[in-house]
Amino acid sequence: MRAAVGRAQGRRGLIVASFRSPYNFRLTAGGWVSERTVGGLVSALEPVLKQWGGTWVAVRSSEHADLPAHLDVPLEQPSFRLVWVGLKEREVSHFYHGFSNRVLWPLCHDFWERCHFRQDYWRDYLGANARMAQSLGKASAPGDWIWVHDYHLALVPHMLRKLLPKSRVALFWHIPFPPAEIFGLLPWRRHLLRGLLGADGVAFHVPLWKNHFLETVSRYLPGAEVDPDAGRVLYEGRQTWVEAIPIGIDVQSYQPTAEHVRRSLQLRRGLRKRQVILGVDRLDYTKGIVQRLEAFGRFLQLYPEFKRRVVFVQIAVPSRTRVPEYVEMTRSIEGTVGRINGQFTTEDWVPIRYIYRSLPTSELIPYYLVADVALVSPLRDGMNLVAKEYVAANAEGKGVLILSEFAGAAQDLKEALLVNPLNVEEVAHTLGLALRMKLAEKAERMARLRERVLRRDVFWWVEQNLGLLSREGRSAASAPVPRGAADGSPSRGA
Ligand code: GDG
Repeated sequence: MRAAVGRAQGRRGLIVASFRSPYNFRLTAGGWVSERTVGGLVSALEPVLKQWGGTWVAVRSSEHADLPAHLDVPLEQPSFRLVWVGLKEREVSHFYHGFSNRVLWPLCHDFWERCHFRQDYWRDYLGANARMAQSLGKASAPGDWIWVHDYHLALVPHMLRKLLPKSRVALFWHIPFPPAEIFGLLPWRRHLLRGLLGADGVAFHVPLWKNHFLETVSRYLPGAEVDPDAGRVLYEGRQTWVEAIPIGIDVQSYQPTAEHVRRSLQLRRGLRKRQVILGVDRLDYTKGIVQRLEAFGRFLQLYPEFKRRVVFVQIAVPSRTRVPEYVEMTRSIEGTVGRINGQFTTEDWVPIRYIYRSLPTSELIPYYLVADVALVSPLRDGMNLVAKEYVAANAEGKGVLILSEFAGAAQDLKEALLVNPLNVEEVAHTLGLALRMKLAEKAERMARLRERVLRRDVFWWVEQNLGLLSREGRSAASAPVPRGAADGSPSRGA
């Protein structure tokens, strides 16, 4: 596909659609500034749009009501266009906080008992998807490729079929797709499946999620013909390719600079040269933060020789703070941190440092450098980019990655120490193993992990996804052209 993009004649545009805007905007004394929002989808796609150019259509949040309906972003060095879709407060509440975050999110992470199957949530989910489809219709020109992202916008591909019958549409599903018997609990399951199958290509991170989807379609969507070997569904006279394409990261931006190294040395001095275990997450019940803290407490009991010699740094970025389940989870994490620190703290040592805010990426990378162990232990995760970022930053090969076997990343990163995050004893012992691991073994494991993370980066992921749109009968010569490729310059810097 990279070659196909390079060969392409004429410039075609890429239009990305997601719920979340890639930037927040803040008014400072010097004028408006743009700051990248925190989350896996934006971390992956923003560098691509910056390099390729194109248009990103996203929902406008109420704080940005004073900004124009479209902007060239980032404001400091514009490289692509951001188009807002305006929704009323109630619509956002039902569509986003409600149907997306209290129905689809828990359902797809196998927390079905947390689902609130409310008709008013569904009505506004339908409405918001329709508005997004209309805005995409307006923002796109014939020949553009439309790439829809995530579970918030599952109905958009089918809606676009009606509005733009000739458009090419791909959808990437960033979270797990649950087993058929769990997805089947959704009262609107048929609408969702039909919505997704409006796309020419639907992709998931790993084969497990793809297979769950295909099985769900064959079980619950009458009239659909599923060919699991080919990864293809025929439905209502159209075909959809279904693929597993693991997301990668923008490797370049996690390569440590001299400033990152300087800052990491400063951090290490502040931590009195103790060994460091690191957790980094959006604060979410799927990330297993409470269970991870419990495992660290158990580790201190099982390995008392590590007391005062190790610090656990947990960075938790506030997320979905208007959803009651998240408020409750925040309290539960704070309670667990307090209990474990209360039990073990001494005059000159506090075992857990809990940072409840978002750090700029320039501050996050020094933490990746200083961490002897990254403990990435979600209960379920579509992929988990933190695991890949830690590996990318670890050029010296001195760190150890402990990874939940329930993260999509575990399918890719087999040289990590894999754990069941619910097995507190196992995680505690694995911490002991990681902190005692010999440098040679660490370096060997890390070298293998790095090889995979560096090869399958985010640009590889984009090309594979857009490649779905040029399969069988689709002309590769019509692929969107990265900035500069049409005039013969290379498609990417790396
Ligand atoms: C969804 C899926 C899938 C975290 N703290 C800070 C910060 N972060 C960044 C990390 C990383 C991103 O947020 C989190 O990405 P994840 O992949 O871990 O998780 P989700 O947000 O749940 O993402 C997930 C992903 O989509 C992509 O498809 O992997 O499975 O759930 O990039 O670095 N960034 C900054 N400061 C922080 O304090 N700047």
